Amino acid sequence: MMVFCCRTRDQFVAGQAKIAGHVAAQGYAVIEAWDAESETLKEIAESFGRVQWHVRAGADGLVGIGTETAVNRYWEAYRSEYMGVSNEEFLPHTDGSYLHGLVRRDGHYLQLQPPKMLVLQCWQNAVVGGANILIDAQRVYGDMAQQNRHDLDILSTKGCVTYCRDDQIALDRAVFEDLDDGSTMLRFRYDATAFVAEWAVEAFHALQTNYFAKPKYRQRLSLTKGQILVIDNYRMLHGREPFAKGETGQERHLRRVWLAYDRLPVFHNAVGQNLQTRALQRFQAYDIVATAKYDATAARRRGIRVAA
Ligand SMILES: O=C(O)CCC(=O)C(=O)O
Ligand SMILES: [Fe+2]
Repeated sequence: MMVFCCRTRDQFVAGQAKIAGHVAAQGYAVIEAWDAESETLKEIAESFGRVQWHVRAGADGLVGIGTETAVNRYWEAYRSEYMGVSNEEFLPHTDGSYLHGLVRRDGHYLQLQPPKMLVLQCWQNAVVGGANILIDAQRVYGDMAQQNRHDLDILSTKGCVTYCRDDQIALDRAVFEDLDDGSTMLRFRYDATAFVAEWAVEAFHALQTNYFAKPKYRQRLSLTKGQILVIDNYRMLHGREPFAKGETGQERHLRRVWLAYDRLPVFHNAVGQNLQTRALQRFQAYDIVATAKYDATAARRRGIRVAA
């Protein structure tokens, strides 16, 4: 595994463009940061985009990935819906597959989508298990285009799949969805959150069985303390092997940040009202954190590139 070693903040700043280039070429990069603090994760993540909240995030947008069981927020009553807080295997998936909503801005609305990227920081790896798995769907897409065009067309048709997790539902989506910048966005989960249209069931299972589950498409990464994994969420699936919970002080613990897509579609209320209905309230937990630092005009394209 190639690692970008950054012993100081300055080293990271100097190497950021090169790391971004690596993410664009490979779909991910591993950075060994100068320390394992949450501020460091935030700083590195914010150089790639705007932070997008998650229902489990703190005020800074950071999400803890661990098995500790403080029950103090409303989502915890539905804990079994959240794989990130278990120690079970988490099959390779797109983060935020279930996201499709509207959030209010001054005078208009933004349509929320899954985050363009996620950034994972290892604070403490498990004593046994817990390696991360990555799958490059760019490769899978290319192979499928040659071997199984029919299934690829089905899985690229809007309506083939709906994902639902806790209070979120993304109705009538596609596994491969075209973005307006010419890229294709991946949206895939192979578990109880996925509801597949009857005409797509065979293709959906075939994608998992004949491609994503095949060892030749899988890369395995074992992160160590302080390492940060930057992932293009529109191109790569990420997953996690099961792990042993570990004694007190030895529990696996990661932190995660989501970065929002830079070109979220804009909507206007037909009669100019700025409503905030109950149906829209549940999307607020996935809104975008305002930040002045990031220059979206310099953003790179994410997702799968389809050869013309
Ligand atoms: O536990 C992990 O390594 C990753 C969990 C995960 O997929 C996530 O939090 O999005
Ligand atoms: Fe995830």
